[in-house]
Amino acid sequence: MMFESTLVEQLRTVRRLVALTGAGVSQESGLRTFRDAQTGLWAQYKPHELASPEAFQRDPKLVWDWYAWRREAVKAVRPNPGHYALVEMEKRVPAFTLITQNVDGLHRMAGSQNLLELHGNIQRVRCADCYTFTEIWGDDSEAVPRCQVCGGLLRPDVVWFGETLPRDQLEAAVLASRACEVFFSIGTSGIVQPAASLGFAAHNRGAVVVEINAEPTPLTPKATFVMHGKSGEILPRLVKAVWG
Ligand code: BV8
Ligand code: ZN
Repeated sequence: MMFESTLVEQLRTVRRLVALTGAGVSQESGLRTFRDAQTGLWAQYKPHELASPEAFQRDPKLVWDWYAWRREAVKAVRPNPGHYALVEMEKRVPAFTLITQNVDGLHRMAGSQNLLELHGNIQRVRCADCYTFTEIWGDDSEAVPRCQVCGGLLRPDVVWFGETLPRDQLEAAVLASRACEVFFSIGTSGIVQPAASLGFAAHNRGAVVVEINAEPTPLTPKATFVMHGKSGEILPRLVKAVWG
């Protein structure tokens, strides 16, 4: 895959770059995307139905077990060359901000530093009532583990549909997107708000938008450079083409 020389030139001189990632960047690590049908016991559920306070209210054990299943799935995989290429980009771009919708923690595992986990992280667990975080919880097959401080139910530290994003992370993401010269959108369908509006905010401020995704998205018409394919193959090649 040859890269347009103007993109390579642009990246050699860029000072402020933002990359937004979604489930597609972890697909080559073996994790299912939100669009991919779920398997086994979970095949009958749509992810956004389980990822909601209503679902946790209705059946906390079902939601707790879903996240326990996903934690095990994440433990069984490793970052892929797409994650590592973003770590390399961070080393070469003065102001690099990585914004992810993924809760799998693979960017952090790959070594990304300036990372905003907009939707939380599945490895973190906190009390649904008093917000106390805990590293240890008994995986009792019958009930959802409870908070040692207030007895409330424990839940994953992720943002569920209908819940607001962590203010500091969101503000930092919006500021970086508005100030960047180049905005990469990688492995995301660009449906879930407010994350899906960041690329448009960058474009409206004159940033060059680069889309790397297996299929077109609502952001594609705004993108100056579009590469439809696998991020784990395209990103390492791009880093090599730009920084050798
Ligand atoms: C909120 C954590 C205040 C949990 C997640 C405005 C208009 C309409 C609706 C709304 C709106 N504002 C708010 C809403 C409601 C809602 C929303 O956006 N709904 C959508 C469905 C329309 N947003 C919210 O509720 C947000 N909260 O706004 O609070 C509020 C509340 C109510 C009303 C107003 C305001 C909270 C959103 C966060 C929810 N939590 N995750 C968990 O993970 O369990 S979202 C979750 O789904 C992910 O984090 C991610 O954000 C999203 C999945 O999207 P992607 O990551 O893009 O994955 P997807 O599978 O869709 O696509 C993968 C792409 O990769 C595909 O295009 C594929 O082609 C590509 N691909 C695949 N393989 C590869 C590849 N590309 C490259 N290489 C490959 N190898
Ligand atoms: Zn508590």
